[in-house]
Amino acid sequence: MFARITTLILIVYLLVACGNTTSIAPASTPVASIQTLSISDAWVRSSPSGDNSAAYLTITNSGAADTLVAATGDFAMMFELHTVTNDNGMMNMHPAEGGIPIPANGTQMLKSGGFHVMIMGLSNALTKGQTVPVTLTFANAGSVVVPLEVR
Ligand SMILES: [Cu+2]
Repeated sequence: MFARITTLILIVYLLVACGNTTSIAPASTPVASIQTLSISDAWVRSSPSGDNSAAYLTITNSGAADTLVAATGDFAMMFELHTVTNDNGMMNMHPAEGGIPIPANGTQMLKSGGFHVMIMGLSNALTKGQTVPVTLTFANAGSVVVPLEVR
């Protein structure tokens, strides 16, 4: 009887332990890095061929401030760094003048409703599960190829 209860407690403990392990696993493993910058959670929205899309990612910086100045790729006609402004309740996209700032010892997130990589005129459909490369160029750190997961 005692042994059975102990076994039961052990099983419950293991289940709880497994649950904890899943929840504390890092949400964002870097997919690319250059100098003090590491890039994680990099993805692009699935879209049909010829359409536009947008890419999002997180840049973590363990050094001095930098600026993301360009994004390029070969799977679309045009890549632009965009920002979103709220003009009297209208959300408008504009090219990010001067690039996207990366704070010193900080994080910059490119996300829906904010900074993003605008991708215009896809040469092929972007299908969920696929991975496509984009090259990011930083003013100080230089260029790095980042794999984007199509979601
Ligand atoms: Cu845009």
